[in-house]
Amino acid sequence: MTIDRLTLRKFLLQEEEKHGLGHELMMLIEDIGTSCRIIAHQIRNGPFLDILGTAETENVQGETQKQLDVIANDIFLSHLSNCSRVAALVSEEIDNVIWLKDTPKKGDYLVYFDPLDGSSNLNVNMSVGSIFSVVELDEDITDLSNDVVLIKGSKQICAGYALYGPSTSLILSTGNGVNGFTQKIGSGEFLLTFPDMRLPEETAEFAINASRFSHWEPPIRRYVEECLEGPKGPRGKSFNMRWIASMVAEVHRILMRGGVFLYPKDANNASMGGKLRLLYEANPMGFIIEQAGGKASTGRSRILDEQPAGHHQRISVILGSKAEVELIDSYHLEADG
Ligand code: P6P
Repeated sequence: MTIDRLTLRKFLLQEEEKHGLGHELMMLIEDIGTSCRIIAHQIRNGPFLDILGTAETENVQGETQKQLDVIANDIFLSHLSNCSRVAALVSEEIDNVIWLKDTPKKGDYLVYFDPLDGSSNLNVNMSVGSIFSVVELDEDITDLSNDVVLIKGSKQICAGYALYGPSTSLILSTGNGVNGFTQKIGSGEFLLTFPDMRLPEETAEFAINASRFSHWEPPIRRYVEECLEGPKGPRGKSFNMRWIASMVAEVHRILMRGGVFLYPKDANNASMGGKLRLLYEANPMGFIIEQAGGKASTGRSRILDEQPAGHHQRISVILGSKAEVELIDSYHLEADG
């Protein structure tokens, strides 16, 4: 029996009726969807196009770029600038803010994105993803400085990600819950396959790069050690650990079956704030997780309440099933006294 599924367009039209998205945001979301479909095609044909290698260039993070990092970035840049309401773009791959308007107006959009997250997994055929976040300017802008784009995650009007896995998923929230779409092979359309996604409050699965044990603060060590003690330990149950080194894949697994993802700041280099970036990784993923009933914390504060200090700022990330994140937060509170 074939189920007549909603296309992304029909879903957005429904959301427009229910929540008044506005046509520009609908068009922007469709342009983001188009970008992700094109990137998915490039990735799946990567071995034949000889584009899985390094680009011999570095991004602003000092990381060697993959060819597909650059290709994905260009795809996003060319599609996101279609929408006349987009005033500026912030990309993980580009140092400065890209201003598309000389006189941005209140209500114009800022789009933050990581065009291809986890790209070190590309040449081993592991899942990677694209992450995006949209906020509105809250005033007319006269000074096109980088500081203008430093807007808190709690102001997001839309966020989501594409996961390039066994199938291509588009996970989206406009502040009214989370909905998941899957790209249909053949037509190429994104069809609604996971309506109203909610993640379980409890979990027995955590995701952390255990090789960084010596970099963890005591509350993180305490949490992981207690999980590893299993049924005889204070948690009273067995835990599972996963680490794919691709944030989008980790977050998607957590969204689908619960769990907690931890990339805490380095205890030996606290000033760096962590590895993951606030504006185009932690904020959009935190928005999705909160909209699905989970929690996103630095360990000491809500990620979405963080005031960005720079558009490539890094931050400690602990997100997922609410009860687990709250327990980890309580360990930080105890340790800080
Ligand atoms: P590590 C990918 O480089 C990334 O930014 C995230 O997608 C991922 O969760 C993390 O870094 C992996 O970091 O230290 O395990 O390589």
